[in-house]
Amino acid sequence: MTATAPAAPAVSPADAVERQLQEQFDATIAAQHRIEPRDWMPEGYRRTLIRQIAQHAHSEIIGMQPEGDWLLAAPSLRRKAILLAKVQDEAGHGMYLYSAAETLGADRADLTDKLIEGRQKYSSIFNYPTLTYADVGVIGWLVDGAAICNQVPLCRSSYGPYARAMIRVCKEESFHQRQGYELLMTMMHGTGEQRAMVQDAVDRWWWPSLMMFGPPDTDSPNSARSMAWGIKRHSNDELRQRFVDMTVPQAEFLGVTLPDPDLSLDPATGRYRFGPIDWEELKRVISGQGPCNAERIARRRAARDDNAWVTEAATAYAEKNS
Ligand code: BYC
Repeated sequence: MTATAPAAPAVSPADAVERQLQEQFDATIAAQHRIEPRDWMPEGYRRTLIRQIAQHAHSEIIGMQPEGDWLLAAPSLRRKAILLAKVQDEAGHGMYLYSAAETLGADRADLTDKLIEGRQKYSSIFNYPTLTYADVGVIGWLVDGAAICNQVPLCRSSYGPYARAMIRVCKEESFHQRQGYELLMTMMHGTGEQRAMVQDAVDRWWWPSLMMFGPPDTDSPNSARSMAWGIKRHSNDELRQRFVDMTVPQAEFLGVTLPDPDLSLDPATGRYRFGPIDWEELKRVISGQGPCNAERIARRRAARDDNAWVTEAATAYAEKNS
């Protein structure tokens, strides 16, 4: 009896095509080229992008609320004009990002429903209250500063529409950060009461700003996959460190104290060491138990419901004219 080699498993034509498409996709990512909407992409890549882009879009839209609360109480016409422009920019960022998600097959109304029903997230940072006008300055300086650190690398994200949206977003975020710093500088040159307001706002926003970068790398389920796909270019901890290194000298120049007794320059690396972050607080806020989560979502729900007639009218008009 002669032994025969086992037959190689047959590869169906559909599997062969899928394998070829996967190889093309892998080669595009490896060459640091862009994936465009018309290109084949693995389902996990598409889902991950929709998850992150939707989270980002929701953050921009919900992020209009804490600062928007001060539009009617801005201390001067100039400050009001600046704040109005900034809040409108955030709306624009949300729109670019929802459009980018649409290129992946997501439906904008469905994404909004998922946000309101708590099935998609938005940045933890927007669940804290803005108690004084100094908070507007600190949001510009710290929150937009953190956003820039996080988002500049996203301009090189592997998905074309997301990367291109980020270029414009980052230019506008840069203006937002400067207006915040300029506002704080003005207040720091003002009265003792104004300086105390700035310090109080810094004390409240510092740690939540560090949490914006997400959980530590050891506890970030999505990072490794997203980095392999070139969606994220740096890990959460790398970007958080970059933000701290950039911000500490700015705080010194401003004349405020960052609320961290462990903050110190490591002479060996030239980087700042900082104290432990309260990850339980981040988990609480992400899971809906931050100080303003219920209020933020209630307001978003009311905006969707109260303005539904506008969408209906615009849709009817578009259908009539198509
Ligand atoms: N808050 O595996 P991880 C702005 C979630 S708006 C809430 O590390 P990933 C501005 C995360 O989504 C700036 N959730 O995830 C607007 C994931 O949950 P799911 C907003 C957070 O995606 C107005 C889970 O925790 N920026 O600048 O690899 C006025 C595990 O995390 C947070 C962006 O959205 C958080 N802080 O990394 C002023 C930037 N952190 O989705 C300013 C784009 C983590 O699995 N997004 N989670 O259910 C990103 O870069 C990444 O999505 C993150 C998280 C770094 C945030």
